[in-house]
Amino acid sequence: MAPPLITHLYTADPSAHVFDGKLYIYPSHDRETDIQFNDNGDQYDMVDYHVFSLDSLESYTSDSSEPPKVTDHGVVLSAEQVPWVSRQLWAPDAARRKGKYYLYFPARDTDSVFRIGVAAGDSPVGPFVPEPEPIPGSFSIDPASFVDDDADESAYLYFGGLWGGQLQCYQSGNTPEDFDESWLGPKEPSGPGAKALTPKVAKLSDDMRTFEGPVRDLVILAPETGEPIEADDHDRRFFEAAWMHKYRGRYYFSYSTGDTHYLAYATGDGPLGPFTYAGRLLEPVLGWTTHHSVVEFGGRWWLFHHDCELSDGVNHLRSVKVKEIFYDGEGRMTTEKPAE
Ligand code: FUB
Repeated sequence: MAPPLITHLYTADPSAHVFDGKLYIYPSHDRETDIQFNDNGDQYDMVDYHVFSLDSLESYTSDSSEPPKVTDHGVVLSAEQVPWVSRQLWAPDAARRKGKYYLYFPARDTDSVFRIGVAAGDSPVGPFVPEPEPIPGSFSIDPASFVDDDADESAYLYFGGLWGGQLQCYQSGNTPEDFDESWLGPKEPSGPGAKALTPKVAKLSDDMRTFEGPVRDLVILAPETGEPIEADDHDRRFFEAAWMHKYRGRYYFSYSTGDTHYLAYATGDGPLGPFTYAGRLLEPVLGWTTHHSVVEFGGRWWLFHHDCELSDGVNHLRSVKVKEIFYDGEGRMTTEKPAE
């Protein structure tokens, strides 16, 4: 059984990035709460973020019983610093562009609607200074940033999450004004012919603080039909936990299937899609949620994810883990080491 990387706190939703040869983890910081578990996720009642780093995974394998040494850089942003936030600091991500660092985070605003905020700093470990308002045009949860390797360092923000993440409240359009409160709660479209709701993507502006252009649907196609995945296909439809990475020029969009508890991925030729479903990255682990990142570090590829083994299965008390990822000759991903 893989060891948790961090044991003095509960941590989840790990977004891992390599900056200047060091790996940084930007996770949610889970905490104990008396709030009863419900399918709206109210028990995920987090109030701050820590940043962690590690120097090397060179001697680490998925069979290692000892975790690598991880450094906790302390609290880098808390809810009380952000005027628009009322509660629930959920899964964050970070980006570096043109020498500056950005922390993206979802939270409920004072009307209890999820929006996405951004905070900026000069170091990967903060401190991060938040903008006083959410990113204009943002909604729902689970921001994942991606800075491409083109000359412009084009940057994108992927986001969205069903049920408690409120993505299903935006079926008539991709703006905060399209919010339909009648869809609040653990709901989503279903039935014959209904298409799955898509994750969202927006290009980030040069200063990384606003969207440049509209929020778009990130379409995921079923390989056998070439049509968008259906709403009732819960083994493959997007639920939450967007992540983008690039491998040998191909774009990989990975995500959680939510109530079926898989981490799945789809591939495409560009950052805006369309993407075609390609398989699973991780089978269900202990705990309801699953959320991850994929990163190259030290010449190998890694899947950071979480489970609830450290808390003996308490769904909202999760711990970050890491597994090695392998690609086959056709670019398919697996966490099983191929036979040599
Ligand atoms: O951590 C709170 C929420 O749980 C995240 O935003 C989701 O992705 C799920 O992991």
